[in-house]
Amino acid sequence: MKGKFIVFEGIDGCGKTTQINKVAKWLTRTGLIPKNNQLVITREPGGTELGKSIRSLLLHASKKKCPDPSTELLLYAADRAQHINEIILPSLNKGDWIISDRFCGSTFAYQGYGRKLDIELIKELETIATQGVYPDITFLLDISVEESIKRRRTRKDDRIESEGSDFLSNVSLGFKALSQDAKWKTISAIQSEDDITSKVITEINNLFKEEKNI
Ligand code: T5A
Repeated sequence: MKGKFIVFEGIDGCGKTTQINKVAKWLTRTGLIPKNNQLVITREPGGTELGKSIRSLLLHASKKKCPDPSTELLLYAADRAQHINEIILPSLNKGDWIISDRFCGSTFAYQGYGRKLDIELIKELETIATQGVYPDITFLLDISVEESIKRRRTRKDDRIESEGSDFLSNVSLGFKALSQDAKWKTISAIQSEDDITSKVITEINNLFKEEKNI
């Protein structure tokens, strides 16, 4: 695969969208992305047309259509399988760069640690859905559960967000477990937006500049 794959993870409201926008602006100005390639910004769930329908079922279903935990897991896996086939693999094969708002780490943290579903089963589904694609680097934007609740105070919670603070504490433990992986970089998101962006940029430069020799 010729392209690069960057993922942002963290609990709800940690600032992924804010950082992805800022890092994308910077990335398109650097010489890191080859001239004939582009930067693809995407997300899970909902990175594809089919995925948008799955996202709506997952996050905004009425009580009558509310998925049980195993259905929820399978819907996230289905969204990812489509995302990999339609967006991620073709883009990486062309040499494009991808930034995704969430990927497999979210399933491990939310369905594994949050819902307490079988981690081995989650890993098996991940293998099927991703076809072995793994991000070059994953940024974990770290905030406390209290900060997450504070930042989301003025907006309406979706179905997962309304699970409450005990659920989110478990999700946070899941992310902490994942962050031990060498390809994960944890950045405190309790600092100014610009300071977070500059730390992300440093990590991206460290990882990719050497390869490009610039
Ligand atoms: N999910 C997802 C699973 O359960 N399993 C899975 O496998 C997957 C893929 C997805 C939901 O689905 C779950 C997880 C989620 O619950 P989502 O759209 O990714 O939904 O949901 P959120 O993570 O909640 O996304 P948000 O858009 O709400 O949060 P962001 O993008 O992390 O945060 P952002 O940038 O919108 O910022 C939130 C607020 O904080 C402020 C912003 O201005 C904004 O008001 N902010 C800061 N405030 C202070 N200091 C900073 N440095 C700040 N940066 C941003």
